[in-house]
Amino acid sequence: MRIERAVLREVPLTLRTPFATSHGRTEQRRVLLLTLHAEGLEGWSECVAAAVPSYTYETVDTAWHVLTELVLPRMIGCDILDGDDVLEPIAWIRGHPMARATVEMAAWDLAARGDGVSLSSKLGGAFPEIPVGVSIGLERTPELLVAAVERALQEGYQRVKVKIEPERDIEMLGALRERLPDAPLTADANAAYTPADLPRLLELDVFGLEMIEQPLAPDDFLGHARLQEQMRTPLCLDESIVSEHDAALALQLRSCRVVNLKPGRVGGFAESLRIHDLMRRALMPIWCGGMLETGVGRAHNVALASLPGFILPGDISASRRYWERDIVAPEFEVEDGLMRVPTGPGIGVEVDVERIEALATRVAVYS
Ligand code: OSB
Ligand code: MG
Repeated sequence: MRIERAVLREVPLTLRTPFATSHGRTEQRRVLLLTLHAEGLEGWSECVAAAVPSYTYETVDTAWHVLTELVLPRMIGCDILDGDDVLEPIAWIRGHPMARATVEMAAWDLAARGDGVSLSSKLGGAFPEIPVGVSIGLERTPELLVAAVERALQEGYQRVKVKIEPERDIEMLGALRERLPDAPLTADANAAYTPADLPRLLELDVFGLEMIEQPLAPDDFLGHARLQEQMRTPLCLDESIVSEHDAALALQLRSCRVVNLKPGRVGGFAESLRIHDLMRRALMPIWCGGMLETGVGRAHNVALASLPGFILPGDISASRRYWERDIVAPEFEVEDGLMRVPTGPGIGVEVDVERIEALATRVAVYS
């Protein structure tokens, strides 16, 4: 199918509750939504870049620049069978995986609709429903954190991830373990530690966490390998893995025992499939991470997480976790710790275009 039109919109959406990590607080997301049109069909995607370059170097504004000036003008007339066919005219662009993923993932939705199949089946999905977990931001006190985690477990989430940083780890995790000795807990540091914190990190072994996510800097593969060698708790890499090469490096160096795969972070689904296959061959468990997505990005994550290598619960919570009202229907729900994978064509949920048009603060159209 030949792409005839592309529309990029920026839509500010306020989270139900602010989300705090070692990088700072997110109260609102400036969501970039892309629509690709071909043969009377539409493909949708969401850019996962944040407003500031704290998670990776990309931002909403760098993605807007790369998409509007460099990527989208080259998409009109592009003929696609699979989503990654759109990468050919932009193969020369270095970096900016979140911007590239935006167009690639919209093209996969479009290609799936062209085939009349769900995005999950187009990608090779195997599971009709997926196990899900939830990510809890930093809380001001151990009591507030314990209450938030207990609520999440009552809601049925199969594991609960909490954010940690050097001054807010041992006390917080201790309070959690005192109240919830056997709960399936993990912790995410978002690169808040340095190799000098090694003794402190080793102390975290006593909490019996299922994994600790990204303790050290994204490029510190060796540091993670040294830490993993001394730690009983499995390390999971998130920010470090931006490509298949990074995944291969982490395997080779034994920098981690688990990988968090986010399609937006690695440049889209084609790269995600390569990482999925590599990890599956290596028997390295993977799970699908999240970036506070609306229902559009969430639908993409759910489709990917339905692949056979995703054996651990993802950070794929219900629409209600983040949004008073999602921009898709039906909203995503969690039942008994599981989320159903949509079976309709493409992402399988209806996007509320009217509301998006009403809320958009900027729009770029190509045809
Ligand atoms: O490190 O996994 C992360 C949110 C934004 C940026 C990075 C991360 C996160 C989360 C929340 O942990 C995951 C989600 O529920 O979407
Ligand atoms: Mg993370």
